[in-house]
Amino acid sequence: MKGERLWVSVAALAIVATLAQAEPVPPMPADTVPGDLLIDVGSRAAQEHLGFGWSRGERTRELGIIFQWIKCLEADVWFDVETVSDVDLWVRAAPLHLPWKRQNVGVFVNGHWLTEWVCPDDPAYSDYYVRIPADALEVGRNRLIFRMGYRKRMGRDKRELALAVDTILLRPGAN
Ligand SMILES: [Ca+2]
Repeated sequence: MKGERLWVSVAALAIVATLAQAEPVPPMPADTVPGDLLIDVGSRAAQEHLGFGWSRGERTRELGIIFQWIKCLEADVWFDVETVSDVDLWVRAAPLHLPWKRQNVGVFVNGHWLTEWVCPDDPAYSDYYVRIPADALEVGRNRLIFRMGYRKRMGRDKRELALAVDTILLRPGAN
């Protein structure tokens, strides 16, 4: 009887733990495949994809990462698709870290809300993911928008900063 009750408690805890867990984020693939659009944010080649809201390209001293800050509360990324299909989107980014607040990032494509990412209590780079459904996309130009929870000035930097972005990967043909 006692054992049974214990088992029930363990099962209940497992269910609670499962519900509390966010859907696991598939890791950003290390290699690209044909059809991928890899935007190495911070590089010169990335600039044609970055619209409103971005600061200049920079490099971290410690890690050598080339990145750009989103300095406005909204930032645009432009990309083309030849055929409409579901597209997996990964973003490697680090928030302007505040110890008392989580940065949150609303993700929209062509005006469709996709998801909201909440950055962990950690200033390090993390991978964020969402699947863009085919019906949110159009053949030709598409506009991805990141909408920030906050931006802030830090130290001597006169800019207000929200999110440092290293890499954006779009992989069409997901099913
Ligand atoms: Ca980069």
